[in-house]
Amino acid sequence: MDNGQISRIFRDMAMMLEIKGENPFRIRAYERAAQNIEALTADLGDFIKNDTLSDIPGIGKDLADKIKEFANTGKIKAYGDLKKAVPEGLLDILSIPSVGPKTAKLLYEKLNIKNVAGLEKAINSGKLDNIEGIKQKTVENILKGIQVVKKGRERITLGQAQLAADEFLKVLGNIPGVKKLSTAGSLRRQKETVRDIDILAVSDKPNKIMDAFVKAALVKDVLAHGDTKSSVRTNDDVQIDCRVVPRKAFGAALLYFTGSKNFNIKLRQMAIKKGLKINEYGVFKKEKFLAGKTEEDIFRFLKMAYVEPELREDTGEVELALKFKLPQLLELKDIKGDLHTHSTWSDGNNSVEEMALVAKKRGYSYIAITDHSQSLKIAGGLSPADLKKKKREIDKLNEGLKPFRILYGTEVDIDSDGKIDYKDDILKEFDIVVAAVHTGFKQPGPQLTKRVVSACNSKYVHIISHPTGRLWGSREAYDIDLEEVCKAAADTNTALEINAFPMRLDLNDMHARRAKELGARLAIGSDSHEVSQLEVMKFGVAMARRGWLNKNDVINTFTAEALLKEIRK
Ligand code: DGT
Ligand code: CA
Repeated sequence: MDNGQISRIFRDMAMMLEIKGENPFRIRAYERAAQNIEALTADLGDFIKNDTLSDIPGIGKDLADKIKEFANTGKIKAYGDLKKAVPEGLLDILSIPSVGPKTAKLLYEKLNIKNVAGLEKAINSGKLDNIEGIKQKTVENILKGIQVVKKGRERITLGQAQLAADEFLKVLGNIPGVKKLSTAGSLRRQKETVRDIDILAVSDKPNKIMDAFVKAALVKDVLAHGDTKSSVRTNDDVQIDCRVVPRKAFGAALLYFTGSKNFNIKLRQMAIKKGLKINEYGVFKKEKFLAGKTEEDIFRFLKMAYVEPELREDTGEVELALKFKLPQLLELKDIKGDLHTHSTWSDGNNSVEEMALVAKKRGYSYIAITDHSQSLKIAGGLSPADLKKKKREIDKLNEGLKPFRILYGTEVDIDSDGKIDYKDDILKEFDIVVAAVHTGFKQPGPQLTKRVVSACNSKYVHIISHPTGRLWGSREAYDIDLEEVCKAAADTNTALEINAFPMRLDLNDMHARRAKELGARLAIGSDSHEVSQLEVMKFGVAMARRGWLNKNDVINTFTAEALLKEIRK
């Protein structure tokens, strides 16, 4: 059974229910189920066989029945009924920020607009200008939203790219004759988004690799199938190029195809000054091959330090490498704990204990469980009474988990006036307070900035979470003055988060680098809502590395004791 198919159906059902204006909790139930199924590592068919569907968080009897119905009949009747009631194309339109269910319905009924392309055309030809119920400002926002969605389709998130690439690396790694295998391009540089995935290999039998590559399970279309280079498109519409290169040039090819283009150009110019030529086949003096087998060989030959892929953007790294003065970048193994996670106390899928045990297994020495605060009802925000119970649960669990530690935390809402969603006497009880904007994204910049700065000024706020609010492919960053926020964070000893969740990566690389320059400290949080998501920490670390951060810039490299001391205001 295809888990992806079921999760897509549930997601579509959530959206159709939304267009129909159904109960938000019911909509949320479908969304959660879709999310949880996506996160599964086992096939849904196995759950049916073992009669364990109800073990999946968020799957009650009703949804379990629907999954079984699909397994037995290939259909879900309720889905079919909804599709009759709600035109399918409207779902696409609903993915545009600033188009709500009401507008989508209106556009369809009045103008017969069925998809995003149709909507863009209608706007550009002025058809939306005089429609009752749609303001001119909304039309402008929709057009901007269409661009965000289009951009989101052109480039996938680092998380999606890494997942697809890992799948292919696994397949290719098992082919006899493969000697070397690596990703290249923006994925190897761990850019926050990736246009296409590049894979390089060395093999005694290139044909075998090419055949296996184009036949991999994820492949939808084969775009090219050559002796040493092939291109495919995956089921998720991601393009992947795979090249087989000669062994003695693997390092040179890896360097070249990792890029970035600007880094390559800089390196080539530098080589020319030394009387050398560098390309994807090696380093040459006149026609004589000098180096190329490994990247390390090449950097050594050029008399410069090895430049980590994440730094290869020509933003000063070449100059420093020549002086052997590159920073010692943060590594995943330096991370001692996760500072932003959710449990079943709010909208997470796993209990505090389950989250803690997996964190411990990952080698962490602590995890902060930062559930939502009272105002965020849709995400199960905790009342003061709930907090007391949660605190007792954590204290008890901590007894048994020593020396591992669960930090009692919250992701507290910063309301539209900049007020924090709990009173100080509650806030001061927490080990970790992460504060975040979840509402009023469209406020004017100065107002948003003021809200976040005022949160920094709270004695009990330790971290500002996802400071720009950007959600790749669905929401642009809000209009906040990040310079001001960084300065306030630095002045008040408030850390700024690098939210590691692939759709967020917020702060991103450039922001993190700037935050450090302005004296702020960073905290990396996975924002996990389920144990398997703790894994995304690596993408946060990638942003930190791309932002030139070292171990001391990131507070969750400290021991729990040092951390709690350092964050105190
Ligand atoms: P992407 O795919 O847009 O996310 O970014 P990249 O960096 O993966 O770009 P891609 O796939 O077009 O090319 C992979 C690498 O190949 C790129 O990082 C550097 C190298 N490369 C591509 N075109 C050129 C070029 O015209 N000049 C030089 N020097 N290098 C290039
Ligand atoms: Ca690429």
